[in-house]
This record gives sequence, C-alpha cells and structure tokens, in this order.
Amino acid sequence: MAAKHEELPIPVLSSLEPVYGEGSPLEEARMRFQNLKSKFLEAFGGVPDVYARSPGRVNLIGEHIDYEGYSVLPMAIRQDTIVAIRKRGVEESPKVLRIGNVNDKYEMCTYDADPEQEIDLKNHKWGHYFICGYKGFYEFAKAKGLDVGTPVGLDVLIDGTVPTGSGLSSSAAFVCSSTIAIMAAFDMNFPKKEIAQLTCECERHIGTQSGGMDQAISVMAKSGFAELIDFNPIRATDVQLPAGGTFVLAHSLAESQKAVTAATNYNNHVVECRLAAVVLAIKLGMKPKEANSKVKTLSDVEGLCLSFANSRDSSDPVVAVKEFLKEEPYTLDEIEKITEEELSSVLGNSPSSLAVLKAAKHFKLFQRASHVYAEAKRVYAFKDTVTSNLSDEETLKKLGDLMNESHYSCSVLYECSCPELEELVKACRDNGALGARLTGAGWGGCAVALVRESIVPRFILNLKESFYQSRIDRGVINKNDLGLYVFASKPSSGAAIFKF
Ligand code: NG1
Repeated sequence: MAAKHEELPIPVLSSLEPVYGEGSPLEEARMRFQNLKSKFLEAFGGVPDVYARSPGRVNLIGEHIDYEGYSVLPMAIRQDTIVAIRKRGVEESPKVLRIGNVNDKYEMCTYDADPEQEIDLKNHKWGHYFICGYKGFYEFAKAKGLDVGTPVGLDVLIDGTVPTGSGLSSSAAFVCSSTIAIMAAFDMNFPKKEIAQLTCECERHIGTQSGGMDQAISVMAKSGFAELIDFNPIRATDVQLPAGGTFVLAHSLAESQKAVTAATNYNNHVVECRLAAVVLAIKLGMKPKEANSKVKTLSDVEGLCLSFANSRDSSDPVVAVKEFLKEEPYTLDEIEKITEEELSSVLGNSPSSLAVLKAAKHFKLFQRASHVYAEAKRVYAFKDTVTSNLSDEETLKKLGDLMNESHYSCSVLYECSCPELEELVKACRDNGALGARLTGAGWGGCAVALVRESIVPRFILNLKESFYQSRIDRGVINKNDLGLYVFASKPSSGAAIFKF
C-alpha cells in the first residue's frame, strides 16, 4: 500500500518547477533564488549548502479552534519563506548563528549556538522565529535519541514574501522553513506529520499558545487542494474546491502583532477557552480537582456536553453552554469559587498564562465556548458541502453563507475582529463576494472572500475603489504596492527542500 501523504518526508527537489510551476511565478522564483545565493555569498563568503521553503496559508474556515483540538480547513498560498543555510565545520569559527535577510528592513541577528538558550521574549527580534526552529530541532533529535553532535555555527539567509502580521501565517512559514532547512543542513528528513507536530510545538517558544493549523498546512499542503486538518494525531485530507469560485485575499492594513499582544488577545482567548472547558466539566459533574488537572480543551468536555444535550433531545453541545455558563463575563474570583483552586495553579503557572491572568479584567466563557463549538461544526458543513451533489452554483452559495456565519461568530462571540476588518468584510460583500470573513488570528490582518471566478478582476478593482483608495490618498500604502495587499489565490504546494 502506498504511504499516506503525511507519512512521507519533505520532498527533496533539484529544480524549482514542481513548486513554482511555469511562466512568471517560475521566473520570479528563479530570480529570488539567484538573489538569495549572491547575497549569501556577499554576506558569508561562501554559497549555501541547501535551501528550504515553506508557504503561508489562508484559513478558509475553522477559526480559533485548532488549539481546542478541532479540525480546520486551510489552503497554502503561493507566498512563502525561503531559507538558505550553510553549516560550519566543528573546528570552524564563529560558532554562532548568523541570520540575515534579503530585505534590508531586517537587520542581521546573531545568536549563540547553544540550543538550550532561552528566547528573550521581552526584547522581540525577527530572528527569534529561527531560534524557535533551532531549539525545536535539537529537542526533537534528543527525544528521538539521534546524535547530532556538538552545536556548530550556522549561516542563514532568509527571503520571505508572506506579508507579516496579516493572518497569513508568515510566522509558521518562517518557523517551518527554518526547521526544515536546519534538518536538511544536518542531512536529515522526517515524515511530514512529525515535522508538523514539532514545528507547532517549537513555535510556542515565541510565547503564543498556538494550535497546529499553520504549521500543518505549511508542511503538508498539496497544490490544487485545500486540506481538512485533524489533530491528535495530525492528519490531512484533500479537499477539492468547487469550480467557478476563487478565494480573494485582502489586507485590512491593520497589522496584527500576535506575539506582542499575546497576553490580551491570542493567549487570553486560549485561556478563556480552557477555563470555559474546566467550568463546564465541573458543572456537568466532574470533581473540581479532576477537571482542573485533566481538562485542557473544549473538545475534552464535548462528550459531557453532548450527553447533557441528548437529555434535552439535542445533539448540539451549545445547549450545555447555554445551560451552565452565564453570558455576563466572569471575574477571576467567580471562577476560582468553581474550580476551588487558584487559576494560576490550574493553568500550571506557565509564564504566558500568568501574563494573561495579570492583564485580564474578566473572562467571557459563554461567548468563547459558543463560538468554538459552532465553528467546529461549520468546518464539517463546509467539507460536506464541497463533497455534496449540489450544483457548483448552489455549493458556492452555501460555502459563502458558512463563511459569513463564521465571520459573525468571530466578530461578535470571539471578538477577534477590528474596525478595519469589519469595513473590509462589508466592502467585499457589497462588491459581490458570496461570502467574506476575517482569516487567521484576526485583530487585524486579512479577510478572505469567495468570489465568482468570472467577476474576480472587477471585484478587485471595485475593492480598490471602496476600501483602498482612501488609504492610498492618505499615504497608508503606495498605489503600486496594491498587488501585495489584494490578490486571488489558488491552493499551492507545501514545504520543500532544494539541493541544486
Ligand atoms: P495566524 O496568526 O493567522 O498565523 C493563529 C495561530 C493558528 C490559529 C489561528 C486562529 C499561530 C502560529 N497560529 O494564526 O494556530 O489558532 O491563529 O484560527 O499561532
């Protein structure tokens, strides 16, 4: 039997075509690789041993549920991060990690070669994402009992085209390509699902309690398909999108600095979900001590919620949420009365959770749990619609409706939107999108719109008028850069190693 896609290692290629296709994308890729090589030579006085690339992604549906254990449905985009790397000899100096970028905006970063080093989170630097991969590689090798020798110096040059802070996962593209490049420099390769798991875990060194969606799709994507990603264990199932529809990505121009705002935004919501799950478990009969230590995610208590829902002739876990969680925000004291234990201890005293507790005034458990359970269902509804016997037109309409519902839930229940995203999503719908929603973590970044293929050029032109023109006039962006902020995207391929 042929090995499953996720069991295969990262493909090692000797030409760019399998990833970048032909025509102008291929030409552009050739230029990037040539530029990378010559700048590498200029910076480090030698050529790279090997290159790795990993793409950004757009999440079509399933927002803020991966860390709750629920499946999501993203696709890779063509924008990616390419890492050129050279491993120095054991005797060679300097025994440091030198990380440069072809974009002058990013200064060269130098780190010690010690894989045990702590990342200085108070002093955020772009090179930290490489160190996530570096630490991850050594942790992974140690767990597997592999001998990778004493740390040596690495010369690294990065070229990234995924817009940062845009909800398109530039961070995962960077962490995955870095990790894979380091592995390739050590002549190692592993099954994609192991790399997806490892990169998800090691990106957490940056201080976000992220789920595994971005790394999974970046590593496992296949050209022409979106993927349904399941977790525990990680698995990818191809989803063929219906003909006649195109996904257009549009940037709200509000940058979302996920790592910097973690305590009040991303991690805050992860913590709220955890607390909602613990409170539900206790209300549904679990002893506080057991719930506090065992229940980590809303998917852990779905079974209990469903049993309750069944007793009310329903199969919807939200029935339990409505019964047992109050709509008004909870104070920390109110939750501690239920858990009978300090929240800092329930959350394992992890620094990132403590930062959340310090910053939070209250916790919206009802809203977060309602979103997560309903959004998890929408992912399957989306997949079932795609594989149903409906006509293409009916399919597209239904997918658009699901995307609109998802956005409403993200905006009203999960509160991860922002005024710019609201304006942009409305502009997309007003200009004829079948559905539009924020994508990725939110609080800025991109929206994704499902648009009939036949109207895509007009749609983009109209969006330019209704959303971007005033920003161009105000000097927020340059007219000539518009193509970077709004573009149609086809499902692209996943990570690859290049040895030329
Ligand atoms: P972004 O910020 O778009 O890369 C983040 C998380 C995902 C997922 C989404 C919300 C990381 C690396 N990624 O994505 O795991 O939780 O938010 O659905 O933190």
